[in-house]
Amino acid sequence: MIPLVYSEEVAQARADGTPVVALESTIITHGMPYPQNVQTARAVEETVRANGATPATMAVRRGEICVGLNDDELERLGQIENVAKLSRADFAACVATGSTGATTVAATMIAARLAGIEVFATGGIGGVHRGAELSFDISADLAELAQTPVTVVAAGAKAILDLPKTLEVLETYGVPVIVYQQNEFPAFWSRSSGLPAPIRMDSAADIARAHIMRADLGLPGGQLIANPIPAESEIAASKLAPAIEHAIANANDQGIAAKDVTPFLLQRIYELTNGQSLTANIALVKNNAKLASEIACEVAARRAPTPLKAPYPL
Ligand code: PSU
Ligand code: MN
Repeated sequence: MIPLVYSEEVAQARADGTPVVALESTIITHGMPYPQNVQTARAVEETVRANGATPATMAVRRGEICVGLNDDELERLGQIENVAKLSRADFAACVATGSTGATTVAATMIAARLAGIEVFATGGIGGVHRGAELSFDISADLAELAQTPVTVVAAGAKAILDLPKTLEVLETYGVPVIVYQQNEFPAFWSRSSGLPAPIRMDSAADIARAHIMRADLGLPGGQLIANPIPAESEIAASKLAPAIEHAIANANDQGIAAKDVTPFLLQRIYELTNGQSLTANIALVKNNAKLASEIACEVAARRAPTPLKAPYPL
C-alpha cells in the first residue's frame, strides 16, 4: 500500500475533478531562509488558487507522502532544521522507515505521478554543476524529467550551474525544453542566458497539447517549461556573476559535495547579495505558479470533456 495522504482541499479537488498543481518543499527547507520561506510558500499557494487550480505542496512526514500541506504543516516544515532533502535515491527509504523529508524537483515529480498530478511549479531545477566533468555532479532532476510524466514549470536553471551542459543533457535524455514567450533560454534571476530556446511556445494551451501528445505517443518523461522571470524583478547576470563565483569558490574551499552543494550555494548567494537574490526568487516562483495553473486548467479541460449542463439543448 502506498501511504499517500491528501490535504482536505486536494482531496476535494480530486473528487470534483478540478486541476491540481504540485509544489515542492525543498525550496522551503533548503532554498530560502525562515520566515520568508513560509511566507513564499503561502503566497505561491494563493497564486495557484487565484488562477483556478488547487495547490499540493509535497513532503514526506513520518513515512506518509503528503499531497498538500495545511497552514500549520507548512509553518512547521519551514521551521524545522536538518530535515532530509529527498530525491529519487532516498525517497523510498524515507517512506519505508517512517522518516520525514522535503521533496526536491525529482521527488516531487515522483509524488505527483503517484497522486495523478500532471503539472508542477517550482523556482529552478537542479542541473549539471560547473566542473561536472571532474565532479560528475549532475542533479537527479534531469533523469527524472526523462522518465516521469509531469510538466515542470521553472524559471530556467540557475547560473550557479553550467547551463549549456544542462541543456545538452536534457536533449540527450529527450526532455522537451519549452521556453515561454521568448527565443532565449532564461537563467533564473535573469531573463537571458545567451542560449537559444530549444522550443518556444506562446500559450498555456499549446503547452498542454504538447504534454498530452507526449503521453499519447507513448513517450516517457515530462516537459521542462522555462518561464522567464518578470522583467521588473530580474537581476542582470553581470551583477550576479561575482557572487556566484565567490560562492562556488567557498564551496570548493570547504569541500562541500553531493546534495549539500545546491543549498550551500543558494545560501551563500543570498548572503553575498544582501538578500536581493531572494526577492527575485520569490517573484519568479509566483510567476511560475501562475503559468503552471493555466497549463493545469488547459490539461484538465482536454482530459475530461465538460459534461453538458442542464438545461440540455433539445
Ligand atoms: N534550484 C533553485 N532552488 C532550489 C533548488 C534548486 O533555484 O530550491 C532545489 C530544488 O529542490 C532542486 C534541488 O530539485 O535543489 C536540486 O538539488 P541537487 O542539485 O542536489 O539535485
Ligand atoms: Mn548534485
